[in-house]
Amino acid sequence: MSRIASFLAAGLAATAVTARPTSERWTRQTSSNTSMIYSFEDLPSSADLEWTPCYDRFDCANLEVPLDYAEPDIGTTIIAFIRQEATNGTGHDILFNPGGPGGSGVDYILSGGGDKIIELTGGKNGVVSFDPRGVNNSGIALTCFPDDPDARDAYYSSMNTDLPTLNEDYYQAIALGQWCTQANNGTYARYAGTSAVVQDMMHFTELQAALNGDEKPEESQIWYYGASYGTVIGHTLAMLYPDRIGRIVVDANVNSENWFNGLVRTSVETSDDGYDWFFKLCAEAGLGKCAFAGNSSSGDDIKKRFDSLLTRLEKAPVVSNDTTSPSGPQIITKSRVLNVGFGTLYSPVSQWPLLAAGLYFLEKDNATGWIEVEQALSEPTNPGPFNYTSIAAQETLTFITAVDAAGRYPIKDVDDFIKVAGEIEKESVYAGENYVETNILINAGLKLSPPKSQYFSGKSSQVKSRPSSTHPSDSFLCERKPANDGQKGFKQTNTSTPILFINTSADPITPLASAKHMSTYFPGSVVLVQNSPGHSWTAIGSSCVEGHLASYLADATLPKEGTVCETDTKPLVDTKEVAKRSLAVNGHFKR
Ligand SMILES: *[C@@H]1O[C@H](CO)[C@@H](O)[C@H](O)[C@H]1NC(C)=O
Ligand SMILES: *[C@@H]1O[C@H](CO)[C@@H](O)[C@H](O)[C@H]1NC(C)=O
Ligand SMILES: *[C@@H]1O[C@H](CO)[C@@H](O)[C@H](O)[C@H]1NC(C)=O
Ligand SMILES: *[C@@H]1O[C@H](CO)[C@@H](O)[C@H](O)[C@H]1NC(C)=O
Ligand SMILES: *[C@@H]1O[C@H](CO)[C@@H](O)[C@H](O)[C@H]1NC(C)=O
Ligand SMILES: *[C@@H]1O[C@H](CO)[C@@H](O)[C@H](O)[C@H]1NC(C)=O
Ligand SMILES: *[C@@H]1O[C@H](CO)[C@@H](O)[C@H](O)[C@H]1NC(C)=O
Ligand SMILES: *[C@@H]1O[C@H](CO)[C@@H](O)[C@H](O)[C@H]1NC(C)=O
Ligand SMILES: *[C@@H]1O[C@H](CO)[C@@H](O)[C@H](O)[C@H]1NC(C)=O
Ligand SMILES: CC(=O)N[C@H]1CO[C@H](CO)[C@@H](O)[C@@H]1O
Repeated sequence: MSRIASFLAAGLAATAVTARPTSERWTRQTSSNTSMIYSFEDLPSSADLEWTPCYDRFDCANLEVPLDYAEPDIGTTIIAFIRQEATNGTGHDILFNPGGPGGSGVDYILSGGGDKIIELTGGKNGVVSFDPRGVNNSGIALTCFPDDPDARDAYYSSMNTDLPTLNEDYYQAIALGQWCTQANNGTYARYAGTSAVVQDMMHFTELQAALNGDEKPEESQIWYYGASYGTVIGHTLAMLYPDRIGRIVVDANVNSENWFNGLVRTSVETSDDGYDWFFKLCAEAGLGKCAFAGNSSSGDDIKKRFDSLLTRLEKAPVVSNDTTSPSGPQIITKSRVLNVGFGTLYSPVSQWPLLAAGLYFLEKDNATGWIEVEQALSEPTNPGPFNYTSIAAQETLTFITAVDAAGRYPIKDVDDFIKVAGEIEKESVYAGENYVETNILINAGLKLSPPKSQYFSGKSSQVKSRPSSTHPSDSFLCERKPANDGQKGFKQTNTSTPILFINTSADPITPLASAKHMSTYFPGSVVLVQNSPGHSWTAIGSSCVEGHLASYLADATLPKEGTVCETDTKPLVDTKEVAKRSLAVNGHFKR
């Protein structure tokens, strides 16, 4: 079971997710040293917003927030914020989330992600990002093995093989989910849902407004930019605080309505379109730039060769018998190729030249060449989406998904799972199986419910706090559903500033239709399309999208509905540097 869920994240390369402290409450070391700091561990925490210069060119803050704003006595946790100042003005700061769930906003800014956003605004706006609850530098441990990281590692490494049947996949997931539910009886995991994150963002916005000397911080507006899972935050924010919206940009949209009902079935509906782009551009690029072009002159022809390669691998995988290889004997199977292929759809510019080289090797039965390509694809110099292979990242993703689902996970039994799996595999020939084996089961059997004040089922009015029990353990299970659970659908919501949606036309994991669907809930919002593959428009980039984005941020001007932007360059065809390094010419993989 290669249970590596696909991260709903977009953006720059990130380093490995390191294990977080597993203790539930910890306080930051307090110190009076306010000189430049280089670690959130060295930063005092405070219920007031206090910025400290950090990492040479940023400001950092450890903000202490209530676990439950409606029940402050339950305790507090710490949210790590980081700010990059505007270079040429004093416009409103833009809050940013890079996706996941589990992506580190701190890491995004430290890796230079803020520069691009600030540049888009002509230097007028600064950027603030943060590690949401449960992520990297922020509090709330999200793990199925609280206080026992060794057991955690032992479990996941024992699970690192493919299970032979869907039935076994299902029951293994249920076993983990049930274990995990018990293990989290009494932990704070249930306070880490998306609507709690939205409340933290609003709380931060008010504190910052007060710091800026605003007369009425409680009426201050929020500016937000979210990508991928960050769009779930954006949609929720717009539903919960419609009168407080200064700007919202949501890029690579999740169908949040399905998200909050526990299962997004349509995620891979445009993945095969991504492959079609690969075939077409490979033919256009030709053998000089796309190693898999062979002497094919059309995308259709390349697709045929790809399909017959898969058919061949299904019957007999390519076997590595190179005894000098450090990875030992290995077989390259159809599903292994499709798993790798799926990952490359997120970041075509840097990854497609390598995919092409790998396919070239497999056509020649060269397993060693393919394995080298796999290794190259996982190097930080060939950035894909976030490194989602770490256990910590997987656990974070699982918990946040489960808390948002709040027991509404719709798959009831193994037969139901097999039926849904069949539907998804029909929707995407190339990515369906991967999505079924990884994402569909991540929160199966894991029943966690947020506290009432963080319960979100799509209500457009602000979440009302209600009295809840004093012991977190009493109501962590979903069987005790708050009374408003009947409210499933999202509601039409007028936001104080209309929302800008952006989507590529062939996104592997957040199809355009999701953007269009979510847009229907927000009158006046517009979906801007970038005609390209890739996860998020930034995967390839387009000065057309940049222009519309800059106008929107400047004065809330939206593009006309139906606007389609072309990219400035094409993957493979225009990817010079990477292609040069990765091309398999004369049977040699050059690096
Ligand atoms: C977590 O944040 C630190 C900075 O505090 C950063 O260096 C690191 O890359 C981040 N880790 C992840 C997995 O994002
Ligand atoms: C303050 O922090 C800096 C950077 O971490 C360190 O070099 C310096 O020694 C610290 N000073 C004191 C008084 O702790
Ligand atoms: C800074 O802002 C001014 C005034 O809006 C503008 O003319 C100038 O081009 C900006 N400079 C940069 C480097 O963006
Ligand atoms: C959770 O733990 C408490 C004791 O801390 C126990 O009374 C309760 O039965 C447990 N709930 C479940 C569902 O295991
Ligand atoms: C080129 O295509 C022809 C069939 O059209 C095939 O016979 C030949 O083997 C191909 N050559 C290469 C190098 O792929
Ligand atoms: C290794 O595999 C190649 C290609 O599949 C094959 O030609 C060769 O005979 C194999 N070598 C051994 C020692 O089995
Ligand atoms: C397979 O690919 C590797 C890596 O590029 C190369 O060194 C090797 O010569 C190739 N093997 C064959 C049999 O072509
Ligand atoms: C991704 O994370 C895994 C597990 O932590 C690690 O072994 C691997 O080196 C990481 N890859 C990159 C590119 O950082
Ligand atoms: C949204 O605003 C429009 C125009 O002002 C109004 O007609 C409509 O009823 C509003 N919808 C909601 C759900 O408030
Ligand atoms: C689902 C959907 O709306 N797809 C559209 C995506 O954008 C392209 C144009 O780039 C349209 O042709 C598709 O219909």
